Amino acid sequence: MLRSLVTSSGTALLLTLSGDILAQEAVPTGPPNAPDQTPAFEGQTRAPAISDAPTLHSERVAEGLEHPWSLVFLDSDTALVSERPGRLRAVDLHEGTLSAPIEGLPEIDARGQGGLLDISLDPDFASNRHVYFSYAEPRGDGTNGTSVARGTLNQDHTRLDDVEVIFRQTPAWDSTRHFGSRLVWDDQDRLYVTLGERSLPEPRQLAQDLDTHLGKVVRILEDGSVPDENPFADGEEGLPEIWSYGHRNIQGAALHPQTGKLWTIEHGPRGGDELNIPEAGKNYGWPVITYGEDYDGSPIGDGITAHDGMEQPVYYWDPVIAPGDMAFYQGERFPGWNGNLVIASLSPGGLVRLTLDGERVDGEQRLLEELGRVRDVDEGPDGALWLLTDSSDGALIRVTPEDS
Ligand SMILES: [Ca+2]
Repeated sequence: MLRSLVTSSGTALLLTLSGDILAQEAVPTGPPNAPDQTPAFEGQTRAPAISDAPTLHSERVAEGLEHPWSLVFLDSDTALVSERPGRLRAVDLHEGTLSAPIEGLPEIDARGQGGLLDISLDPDFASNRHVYFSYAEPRGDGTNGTSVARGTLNQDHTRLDDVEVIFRQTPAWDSTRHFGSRLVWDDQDRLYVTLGERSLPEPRQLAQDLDTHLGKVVRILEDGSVPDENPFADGEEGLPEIWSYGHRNIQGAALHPQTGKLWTIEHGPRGGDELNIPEAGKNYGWPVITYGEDYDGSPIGDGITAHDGMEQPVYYWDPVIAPGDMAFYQGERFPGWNGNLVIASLSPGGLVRLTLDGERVDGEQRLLEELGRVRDVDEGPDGALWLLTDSSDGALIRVTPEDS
C-alpha cells in the first residue's frame, strides 16, 4: 500500500506505510507535448526531483541591459556583457555601472534572434588581450550567417582593435532565427562553436548535410584554421571545421571540468530540448529523429525518435525549458552543488539544476522561476552564480545561498 507525501519544497515522494521511500517523482512540469513517445532508456527524461530545497538570495547588480546575451569575467571587479542589438559593455561588478559601448565592433544584423551573441576570452587573454565574439553577420541581399571574430581589447576596455573574422558559417540564409552560438575552448585551446540551422523548412534539412555549417558544432583554432584531429579534417566527407552534426539550435555549451568533453544543450521543437555530449563526427539526428513535435502540432519528419547511426540525447525535456546556456558548478559556495549542471531557462524561466551520475542525469530541480527569461548563467570568481535576464530592460543578477 502506498501513500504520497508532498514536502515543503513541493517534492512528491511515494512512501510505503512503513515510511520507506519507494520512488521519487519528477519535477511537476505539466503533461508532455508528445505523450506517445517513449524514452530510449530509463532516466532519459523526467529524472527524480532533487529533494533538498535551497533558499536563494538574488541581487540585481546591474540593470538597463537590452537583451543581454553573454557574460565573461575579466577579473573579480569587471565583466564584459554583450547586448543583442550589437553592443559590448564593461560592467563594474561592485557598483553595477555600465561603460559606454566598446568601440570597434563590425556591422551586425540585429534582427529577430540575431545580433551580437556570445563572448569568450582567449585562453591566453592575460597576455594577448584577445576577445572572441559570435554574431549575426550581414552577408548581402538580406541574408546573414553566424560569424566569429577576434579583436584585441585595450587596457581601459573602451575599444577592440584589429578585429578580424576568423570563421563564417555557410551558406548564408535569409532568416532571422537559429544562429546558435556559444563559444567554448577545450583544454588544448581549440574553440568549439555551436551553429543553428536557421529554422526554416529548407535549411533545417541541411543539419544533415556535411557540406554546410548549418545545424553543426564546429571546432577551430584561434586563427580559424582547422585542427588536424578534426573528424572531417581532410575535407573528403564533409567540411573540415565540422565536429558533430544533426543539431537544431544549440545556445548552451560547457566543457566538463573532469572529463574535458564538450556538453551542449539544444533548443528542440515543442517537447524536444536536448542535453548532448557531442562526439567527433557523430550525428545527433535533427530533423530525422527528435523528441517532441513541431510548434504547429505536426510531427517532425516521420515523427520517429530513434534511428541507426543517430545518437540519443543524454537527457531531454518535454515540455521544454528553452535553454539559454549552462555551466558546471565547480565552487563550494552552494553546498552539495559541486559538479552539478546549472542551466539558464528562457521558458518557464529561472534556473534548472541537474545532478549527474557520470554521463547520466539523476536529479532535476527548478529554481528562481520568478526571474523570468534567463539567457546566460556563469559561476563567478566569488563562487556565486551570475545570470543575465533576457528582456528590453535586462539585468545582471548575482545569486547566492541565503545563509552563505
Ligand atoms: Ca538530437
